[in-house]
Amino acid sequence: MTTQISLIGAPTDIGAGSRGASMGPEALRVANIIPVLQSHGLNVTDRGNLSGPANPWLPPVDGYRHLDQVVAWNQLVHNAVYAELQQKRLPILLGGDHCLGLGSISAVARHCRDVGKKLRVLWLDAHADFNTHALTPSGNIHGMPVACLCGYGPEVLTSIGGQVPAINPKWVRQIGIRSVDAGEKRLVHEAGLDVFDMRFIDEMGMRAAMELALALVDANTHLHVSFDVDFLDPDIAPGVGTTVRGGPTYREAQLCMEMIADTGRLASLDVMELNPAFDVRNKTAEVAVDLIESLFGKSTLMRKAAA
Ligand code: 6HN
Ligand code: MN
Ligand code: MN
Ligand code: MN
Repeated sequence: MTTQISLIGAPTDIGAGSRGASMGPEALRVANIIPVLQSHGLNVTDRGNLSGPANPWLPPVDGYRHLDQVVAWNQLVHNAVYAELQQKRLPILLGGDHCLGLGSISAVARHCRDVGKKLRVLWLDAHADFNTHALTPSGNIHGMPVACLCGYGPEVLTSIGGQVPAINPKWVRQIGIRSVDAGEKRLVHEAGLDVFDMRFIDEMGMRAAMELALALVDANTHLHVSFDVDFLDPDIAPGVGTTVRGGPTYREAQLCMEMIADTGRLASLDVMELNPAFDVRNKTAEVAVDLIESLFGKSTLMRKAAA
């Protein structure tokens, strides 16, 4: 894993159903994301915030809310993430709402095509984010990025990375899912997404879920993690716009992050949907930074050295 990290802030809530995720990047900085990563010997450069269109807060048109602005923000994110990967750096996208996973992962997929790597996407979320304009109950595009990446969506969104579809559903593993809309559920099955939902985690445990989700990750795999903070149980992470009870506990989330770290293949990361307007004294940002620390190798003991 490269130790050269670039932080990219994307301060927008353009795809969300509530305002406030635009404050996410600063909340993560206030929660010390930079010094925490530096304390693990990582070289961190903060590229600052991207600057895109304001949120006009309009109702959906033809099943899409703010489509033009969502396209503009995703193009900015795509270009910024792709530029970091070309420089052999590890981009961390500080969201911003989850519609921007489209810009980020389309850039990662393009990079993988350039260098001949296999892509594995871990989508940590309460939601599948696999809606289309016909299926969506809300018109909010943060509920659609995985579908768009897999080619289900308007051409302005599906083609952002140059190739349609940007990714194959077989490359995706979703973890922590517990809220999927009725029509969305059918499409998830039709596309063949690999979903480790909360029922699976309840019955089999986080360890089994992660062993399966990380199976066949090898030296030629680019591992991308798209971390929607609403993945976490609202008890520990109230600072998101779309809480769903019954998510992973603090310990389950730590294990998830530690098992990803153990692969040594993490090559890009999104930290999305943090919404300080719903948070309590920035504690959700602090939990997110704590978990990101584990993703980059914090563990209680020197497990590898001891083994
Ligand atoms: N997120 N499935 C709901 C919708 O409106 O499409 C919620 C989506 C939430 C999206 O949290 O990134
Ligand atoms: Mn530390
Ligand atoms: Mn999401
Ligand atoms: Mn979510």
